[in-house]
Amino acid sequence: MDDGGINKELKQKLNFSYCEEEGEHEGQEEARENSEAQSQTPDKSQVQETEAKCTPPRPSLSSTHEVSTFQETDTMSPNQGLRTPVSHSRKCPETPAQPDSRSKPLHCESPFTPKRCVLRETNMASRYEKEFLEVEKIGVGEFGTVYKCIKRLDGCVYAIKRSMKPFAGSSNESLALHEVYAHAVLGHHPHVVRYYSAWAEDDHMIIQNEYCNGGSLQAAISENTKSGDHFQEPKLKDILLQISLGLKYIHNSGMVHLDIKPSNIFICHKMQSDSPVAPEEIENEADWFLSANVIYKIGDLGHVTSINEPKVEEGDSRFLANEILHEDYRHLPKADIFALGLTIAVAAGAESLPSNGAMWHHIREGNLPDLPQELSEEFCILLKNMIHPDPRERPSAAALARSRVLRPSLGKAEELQHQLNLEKFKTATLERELREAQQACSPQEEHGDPGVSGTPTGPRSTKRLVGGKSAKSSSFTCGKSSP
Ligand code: 809
Repeated sequence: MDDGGINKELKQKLNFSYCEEEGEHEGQEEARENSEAQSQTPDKSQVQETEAKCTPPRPSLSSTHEVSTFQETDTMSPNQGLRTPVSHSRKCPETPAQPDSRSKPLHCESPFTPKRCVLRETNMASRYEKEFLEVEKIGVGEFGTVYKCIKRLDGCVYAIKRSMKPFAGSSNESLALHEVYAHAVLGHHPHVVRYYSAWAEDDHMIIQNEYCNGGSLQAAISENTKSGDHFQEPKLKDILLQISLGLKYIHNSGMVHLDIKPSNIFICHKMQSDSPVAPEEIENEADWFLSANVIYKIGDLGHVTSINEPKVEEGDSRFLANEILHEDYRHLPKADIFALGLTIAVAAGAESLPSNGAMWHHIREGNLPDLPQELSEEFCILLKNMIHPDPRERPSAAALARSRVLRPSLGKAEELQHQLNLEKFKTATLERELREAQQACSPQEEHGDPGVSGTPTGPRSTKRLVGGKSAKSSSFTCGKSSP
């Protein structure tokens, strides 16, 4: 969606930054500083010279406040996203000819003094600033602020959340760590937003995740609402199936999400540049997504907890199952199923869900909210089951993932497999009966006599029993049938 090619300005920024990152040392800062102060690009020889002076980067100091020189707060077009790593030249050939004059230090008459000054400040820049180029703000909420960023080193785009660090020892502190622990425990799955790194700096917690280029499902629903549209049944089933696969993975890992809702589902559009995957390359369920053009992923693991030793932090009350409100945590995975059922109802065009009140209870009695479209009966039943008042009656994520309603082709394949197995069984039975009959009419074999040495006895007797067609099967030999 917004992952077009990298534009020149961004390339320049990245490459420029790369020099900086590769050598967080005085020489390079001097080169950068020169360019900033004097609007003069360090020529190639300058850059090479500073590279030659490379020293290992100093560890970032944690208690820093940003120095304007390194703040990249310009609002940039969302089209500047990248997907594949940009190849960097160590010589930084694309160092901008006209460096950004907005970040010019104030007093730069002497080329020396200000350099020292900026150097000190630069070394105090946060890891976030040093390692990432902030492209744009993509979300603000109680959870913190999320930015689309490019990592200078690999040129890839990430979603980075910066939130205020909770006070040490507070209950919020352990909750803040939930998210990181959850990602660490969960590992990778195509339908769970991938986590890359997390750290604390100043008074912020930072988490670096996979960037999903299609925005959130909530954003897509809002777009639909604006145009009086809603997702149609095939798309709804696709979303439900993909998120069920993600939930199945989370639940099988002994965890529950507890905040499933449209704004925590993220969309990845396949890029044109992504190499197509031939169907024969897809060997199992986990790989099917390789052929999909749109991938839905579960994100925001801030409420994730363990099924067996839950520390429950209630999610959004609009999607909250009744039993969770009543602190009944015996069937936690089914609370995710409940929330997913309502998520699909919202994607189908249900009016905004109530946070409390009579309608809230009406839905918890097993009634789907009104939908502006007619869904198939089987799909309606499935959705209704997902919000069943009794959590035990709701389907598990695994059951959804193999549901014939969501995967009709799986039903066809299963049916054909079943028929094939039946035919194989019939053939095996016939072969056994045939062998028994052949043995019965071949007294020599029956008594362990191999017959005339070197003369195959089988085909003769086989012919007598099953006729000419028998030659087609290697099993149709008398006595010693091949397996
Ligand atoms: O793409 C995202 N990955 C995230 O983890 C994430 C993402 C987004 C997006 C998609 C942009 O096309 C929009 N918002 C508001 C996001 C938030 C997150 C996110 C949520 C992060 Cl980075 C951490 C925790 C919760």
